[in-house]
Amino acid sequence: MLCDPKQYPLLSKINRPKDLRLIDPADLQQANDELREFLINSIAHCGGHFSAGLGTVELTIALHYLFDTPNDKIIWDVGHQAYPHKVLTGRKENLRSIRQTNGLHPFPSRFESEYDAFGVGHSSTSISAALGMAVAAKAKGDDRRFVAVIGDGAMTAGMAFEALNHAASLDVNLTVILNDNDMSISENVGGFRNYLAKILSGKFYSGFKESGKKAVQNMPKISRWAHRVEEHLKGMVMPGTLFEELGFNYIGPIDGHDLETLLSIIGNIKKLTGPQILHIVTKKGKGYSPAEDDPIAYHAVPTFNPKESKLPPSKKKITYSNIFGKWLCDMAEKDDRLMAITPAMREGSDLIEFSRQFKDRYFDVGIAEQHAVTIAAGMACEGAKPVCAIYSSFLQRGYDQLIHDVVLQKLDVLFAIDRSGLVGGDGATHHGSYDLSFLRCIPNLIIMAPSDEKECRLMLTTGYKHEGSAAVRYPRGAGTGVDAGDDLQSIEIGKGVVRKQGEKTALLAFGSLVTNALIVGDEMNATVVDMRFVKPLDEALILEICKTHTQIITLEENAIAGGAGSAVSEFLSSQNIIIPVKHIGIPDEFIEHGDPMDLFELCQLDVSGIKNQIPKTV
Ligand SMILES: Cc1ncc(C[n+]2csc(CCOP(=O)(O)OP(=O)(O)O)c2C)c(N)n1
Repeated sequence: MLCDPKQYPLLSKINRPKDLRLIDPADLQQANDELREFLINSIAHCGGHFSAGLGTVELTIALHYLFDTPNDKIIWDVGHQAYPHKVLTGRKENLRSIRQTNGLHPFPSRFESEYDAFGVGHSSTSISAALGMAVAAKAKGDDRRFVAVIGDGAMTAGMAFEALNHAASLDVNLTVILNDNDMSISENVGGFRNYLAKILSGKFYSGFKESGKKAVQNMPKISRWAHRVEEHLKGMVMPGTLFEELGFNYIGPIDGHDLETLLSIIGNIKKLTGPQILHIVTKKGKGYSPAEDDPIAYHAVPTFNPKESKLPPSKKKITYSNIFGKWLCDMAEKDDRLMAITPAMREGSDLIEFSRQFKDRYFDVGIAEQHAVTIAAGMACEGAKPVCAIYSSFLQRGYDQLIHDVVLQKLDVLFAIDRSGLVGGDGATHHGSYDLSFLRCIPNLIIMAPSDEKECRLMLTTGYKHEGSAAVRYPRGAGTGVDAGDDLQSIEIGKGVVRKQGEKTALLAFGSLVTNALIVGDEMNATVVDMRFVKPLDEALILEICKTHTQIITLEENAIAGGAGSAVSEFLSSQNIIIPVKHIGIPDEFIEHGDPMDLFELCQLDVSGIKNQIPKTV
């Protein structure tokens, strides 16, 4: 098996970076190539983030070879490119378990390894985190090194610029490595991307690439090195770069797949003090040509046969994202005021067709959730009808903007919130566990949770037609398989639907848990209500239910703390109604990555878990 590390002569000997440092420099290239081959075969075997890690193989070797990790710290941004780092830091035997239940974390995690300096998953945090570490280390009189590795996609976030801006005013030893592959998940966007492209399009970069080896071989010792860099690299590329203006010493661009060059230049940077930025140019999917040709498809992959040059066809189940994508096109056809916004998630949120058909009304704003929300607010001020498509966990980034810029001003924005609830392999950083809790405390916001695909379409239309702020939160993946239809009809705001009339126990279910509630309701002859709205609640229906039942069970795929069930209890308390109420939802702990079925079982949201939690009535 090519995903057994024992089959690789050098890689098999590397259990920790200190083993890598013992390798003869002349053999490093072979170790590098073995690492790449191992990654290709292993990830093909287990699935996971594929193309980004292939682009960072040389960089990972160079960093662990040159820096004294784990004393020196490498802070990976997002962390989807850190698989090679996991391999070199004692986890190669387990790589095939990544993202699976009880397997390796999908991203670096401080709980998994001392080499994972900072927990990630959400992007653009690396420079801030590395800066914080560098400042605290300096205060202790400690001269360890801190290296943030950030992609050009992650650099589009305001937070990365906030950190750069701050770093320049601090005299600390921070190295930022900008890993520029000209891609986010899809093509990178924006003025900064154009700026990087301009640097690379210059004759200087191609000239340097060719003469790079020679320049490095003859690289003088450190005393003259800074001068040479200025003359031969920095000066050659652009006299005054944006980074230089910000106060960084900018070095590059250099070929991030030329190991020898990387080793020489990073080795020299290590000896410099103050904020440094090294700009490396890499190729997403490097070394596996189908991924080089189509880095978007190979960003994250299912299991596949690496000998075949294509991925297996997807299982063709219609997902909630697909329902949204089609609805968006249908609505845009009818209403030319519609504008759609995505913070760099065109594929995940399924805006692919919309971006083709409605180019002028499609806005990929980069990894910039705060901006995604406020640009929607601005559009609404001018009478456009913005639809902001955003993952639940990434909306956490845009929370103040949602309150302050949108809802407080009663602006007409629809939030299409994907990946609400448990997402599976991406784990704790990506579960959409909190949106109901953090949204439902905002006055005036309409919040809907569909129980199936048809409901999702109805709710999107309802939210869109509502003249104010509204949110529809739907889960990852496929629903019940119900045909969503082609209509653009709405439902009455604030009205739930009794799906099954039973006795004694009433299951008030929100969104995805209606399906399991119906099964449980059948088995125990309980009433089942599809509440549809988390805000406004169907208060009249709840009052009615209280009169005719002896206990209420609320069900939601959201944290119990502050979620939809809490809303029901708050209402009952406001009415001085005393009735036994049990809340079923995600418990008050961070849920790790794993198979979605396992996670449902763990949280007791599967049918038997729900049954077990319902007190027996007399
Ligand atoms: C806050 C946040 N928004 C969106 C994402 C989803 N996401 C994961 S990787 C990625 C692209 C990152 O691009 P880049 O930093 O250039 O790395 P590359 O994949 O090109 O190596 C995006 C948008 C995320 N992880 N975090």
